[in-house]
Amino acid sequence: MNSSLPTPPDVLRCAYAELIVTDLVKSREFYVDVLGLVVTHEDDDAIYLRAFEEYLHHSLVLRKGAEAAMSVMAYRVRSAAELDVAETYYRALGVRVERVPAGHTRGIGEAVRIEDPLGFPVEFFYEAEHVERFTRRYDVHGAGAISRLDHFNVVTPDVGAAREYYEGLGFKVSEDIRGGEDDDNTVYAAWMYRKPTVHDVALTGGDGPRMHHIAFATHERTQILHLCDHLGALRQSDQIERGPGRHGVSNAFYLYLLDPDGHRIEIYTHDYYTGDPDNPTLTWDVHDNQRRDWWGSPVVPSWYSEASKVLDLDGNVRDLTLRQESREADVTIGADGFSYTREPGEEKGFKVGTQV
Ligand code: XXG
Ligand code: FE2
Repeated sequence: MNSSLPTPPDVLRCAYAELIVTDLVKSREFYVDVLGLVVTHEDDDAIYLRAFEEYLHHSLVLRKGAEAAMSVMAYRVRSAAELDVAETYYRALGVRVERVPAGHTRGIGEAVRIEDPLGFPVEFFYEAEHVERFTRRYDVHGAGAISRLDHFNVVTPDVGAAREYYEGLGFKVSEDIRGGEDDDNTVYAAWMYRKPTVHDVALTGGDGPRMHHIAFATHERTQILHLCDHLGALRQSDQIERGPGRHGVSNAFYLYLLDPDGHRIEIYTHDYYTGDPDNPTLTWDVHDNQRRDWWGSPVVPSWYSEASKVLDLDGNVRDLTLRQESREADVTIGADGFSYTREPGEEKGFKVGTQV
């Protein structure tokens, strides 16, 4: 961390994302009719959605455009005064910074937008329109009810550098995946948080900047299973990319879906509390077969290779920087014979990663 930098803004949590979609009607069928997200507002250009527990105007904006991409990932800061803090911090970092007026995105107050050092379009805001919280509106919760936005996952070439950048912004690492000493201690992925869960943002090693997925949380595993049944009944099982399953990292129950434009959406539940100041970091060996799926189910290759394009603040698609370090798919999928279920020499594998 660069100690000569000004204080970073006090980030509360990941708050909303904006996705560019090519067909609002098709996207609505997926996000509203299948996932059951609540429409706060819709017009010819965009649909503003929230989940049942959320009282801010939206946690997802679907905006119509010519090419599918992610145009904003927004973090909420603790107060309106933090916008000045954010502006000063990012000017000192030397990245592009813009102050956008209230209403620039419907329902959101004044904000600071940046192109972050990893190349992502990021917004910081505090003020936002409050709308009805549907927590107790069981009359409209379907069997697959989604509670809230949980995290972003971004693809970036140098996970070690990205982790340092986010640590500078006050995020902590809950878990990571690394290679051994024989692999230069390569960092393949890291999970980082501000709110007291496993993460607000996960960093996935690969060609970037790209958006890997946006994740929404349910209360129960049954809600995730229902979403699978629902897609099966619609004969849309090809929108299920990976899962359902239990993650090793995070311990969450999961499902990855692909929206009509190929944007990946994770449905996620049952991770754990991380809010104590000495919450340990858990490191997984990249060769542990249970790291990404606790039941040992293989990860489909598309999950490692595919991700959404991201835009700069002018709306242009960002160029990619290629990953230089080894790639997780190459060192784990059928490649090497080194991956294991129990650690070599262990009769029963009760050990999980390395806790520091
Ligand atoms: O949210 C997540 C993920 O980043 O989507 C992936 C938690 C864990 C995992 S992993 O595939 O590593 O188990
Ligand atoms: Fe995730």
